Amino acid sequence: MQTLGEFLISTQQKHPKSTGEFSRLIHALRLAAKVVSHEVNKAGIVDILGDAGATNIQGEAQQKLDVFAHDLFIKALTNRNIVCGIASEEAEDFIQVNSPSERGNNYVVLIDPLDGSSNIDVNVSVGTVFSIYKRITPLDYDVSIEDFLQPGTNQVAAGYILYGTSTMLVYSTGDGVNGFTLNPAIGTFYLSHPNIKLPSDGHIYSLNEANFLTFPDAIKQYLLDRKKQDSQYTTRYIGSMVSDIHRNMFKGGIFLYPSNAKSPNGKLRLMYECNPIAFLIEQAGGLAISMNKRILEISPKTLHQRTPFFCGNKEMVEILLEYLT
Ligand code: AHM
Ligand code: MG
Repeated sequence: MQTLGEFLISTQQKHPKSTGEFSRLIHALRLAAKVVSHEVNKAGIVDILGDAGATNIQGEAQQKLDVFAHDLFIKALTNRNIVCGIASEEAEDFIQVNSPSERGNNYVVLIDPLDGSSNIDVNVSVGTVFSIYKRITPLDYDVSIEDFLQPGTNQVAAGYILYGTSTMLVYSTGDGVNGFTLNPAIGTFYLSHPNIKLPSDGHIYSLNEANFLTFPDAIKQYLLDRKKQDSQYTTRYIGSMVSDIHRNMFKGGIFLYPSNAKSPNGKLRLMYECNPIAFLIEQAGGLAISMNKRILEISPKTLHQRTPFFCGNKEMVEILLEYLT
């Protein structure tokens, strides 16, 4: 089986003008993924579970592993002269990576270092989500907010790392989706799931239905109609987005996080949760929308903005769209 390193070399060779900058960026994410995976697997036997005693910009309690993963991804990306800026769910402002040599780098990364972290204490799978863009500002200048607030269609690459029964890195550069599984004994990712495509049909719907009463009417009606066809649909919801999306990628299904009374704009963040997942889902043959607009076409206004989010098999999302339009 091909390793991730070999895969990167072979894809780089297809682009003779490539400088290797992008490959170095994936190498850095791969390294951080291995360390986080190791740490997540130790949770329970070392003092890394529970609250860090602080809240992030969105007022959510930070878990110790949230803080650990954030610091680690930032270090991995800043110590190697590969990016010019980073934005993270755990930091209010973007981070300028500013040494004279780094100001000449092309890429900015937006990242949710540890998504689903409220699940950590009970040994449920969590993930990292990342999105990569080319800067808009000229090389050798400070990066600015415009470099980050680009629509998802501009993503150069996006992916997630799932810390599950095994650790997987799944990413796309816009040329299909490939999945790599970590062999923890030797610390190597192998190409285990080449060219992932969503199955043509799906029967799973995944959402937090406890919020049903305050969903928009169209979503309520959509769900009620799904229940009428009770032999066809089944619910699966882990509450850890990467895990829910990963399962639906292989089994077929639709993931829904609508607006509700607690979260009037939905809960999930556009820039480092919805956009990267939408990029992958589309690359795997599916659709990703926010009410009746394609997620990837939203013009972002702020780093941490939220959006209703629906994605999955094309046919399933198209049925939902009939209710939304
Ligand atoms: P987080 O970024 O604070 O971890 O929250 C995101 C998580 C997603 O993984 C998941 O889909 C969602 O929150 C679950 O929310 P809820 O508990 O409202 O169902
Ligand atoms: Mg998150």
